[in-house]
Amino acid sequence: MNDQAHPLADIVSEAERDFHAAPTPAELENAKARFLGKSGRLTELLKALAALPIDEKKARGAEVNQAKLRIESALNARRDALADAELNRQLQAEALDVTLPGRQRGEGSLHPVSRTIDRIEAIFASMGFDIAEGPEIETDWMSFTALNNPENHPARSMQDTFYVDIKDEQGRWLNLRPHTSPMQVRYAKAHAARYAQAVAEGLTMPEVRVIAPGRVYRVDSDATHSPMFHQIEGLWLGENVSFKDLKVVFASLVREFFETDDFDVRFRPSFFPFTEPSAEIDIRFGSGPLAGKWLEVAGSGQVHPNVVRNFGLDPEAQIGFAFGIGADRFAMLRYGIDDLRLMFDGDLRFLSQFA
Ligand code: 2NL
Repeated sequence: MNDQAHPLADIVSEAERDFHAAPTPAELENAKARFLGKSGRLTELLKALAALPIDEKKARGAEVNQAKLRIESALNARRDALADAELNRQLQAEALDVTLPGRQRGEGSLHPVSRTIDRIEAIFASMGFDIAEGPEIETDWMSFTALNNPENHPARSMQDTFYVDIKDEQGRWLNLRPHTSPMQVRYAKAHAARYAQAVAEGLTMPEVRVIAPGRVYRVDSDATHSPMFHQIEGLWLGENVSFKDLKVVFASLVREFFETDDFDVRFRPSFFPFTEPSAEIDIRFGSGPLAGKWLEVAGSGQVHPNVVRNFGLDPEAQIGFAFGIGADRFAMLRYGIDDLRLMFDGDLRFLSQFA
């Protein structure tokens, strides 16, 4: 290698070309060694300066240094370019396309019975009723005895009621509640206990106004009966609460739930062990798809004195009414559903219509 034959400018452009051609940092460092390494071409030229006479040394030294600076700047430019390229390659590899549309997850909706219960709760809440929810497995006393249900009443029999093979403290089988009345019993008992002291001191007890929505169970299964269904029971007790109040409450419910003023309400005599007198509540719409037909929509009555006593209250002081609504039936009437079993099949073609 005779660099006398290569003017500095050629060495610089060779270095620039080699650096530019180096495809990787490792090869760039090899190229660097050829020019700036211990015995690199430029290093050799710098060493050779020592042999020059002093007056040449200065001029030649300045030239060689100039060349060295240019080579170093070419080297740094290539290092930066390779580092940029590597960074871009990594960014590409890890790229996340934030503009890609996400996978859609189907939006669920409330079951028509849930919607019905939610709406009925809101309507009663607006009339000052509390909402009481509680256990679905109950004691014999809560489901039957407290409600004036005689020992030999058919509702207690194996044909009507599901039993759980666990016994309560009285040695009686627990049951799957056949109505939500037990929650009203619990609520009324707690209310009576809470105000017992105040009442003993001569104060008036606040009225009991509560609804109990939820699942109930009976051994029954056909187009209009399901072994599990939903009930909303209501209870209003006070010193002067009458059937007239029941009629207003019930008419308000119908008006708001069915969103119409065009209907009649009638009470039809009936029997329940827990109320006396008792009445079925029928409604008849004046217009719409159900117009002109009396529809039985609830059972009701004046709370039996024995039941008031079981709440821990004095039936001579407290009087009122209770009623039971089938939430599934309300949903069917409201949405025009003709078979109760549709409610519990879980068929999405049915359910997605309520989205
Ligand atoms: C029906 C009948 C009814 C009641 C439920 C009730 C609850 C308590 C006290 C007195 Cl705590 N009564 N509930 C009263 C009358 C009728 O429901 O066949 N409903 C669908």
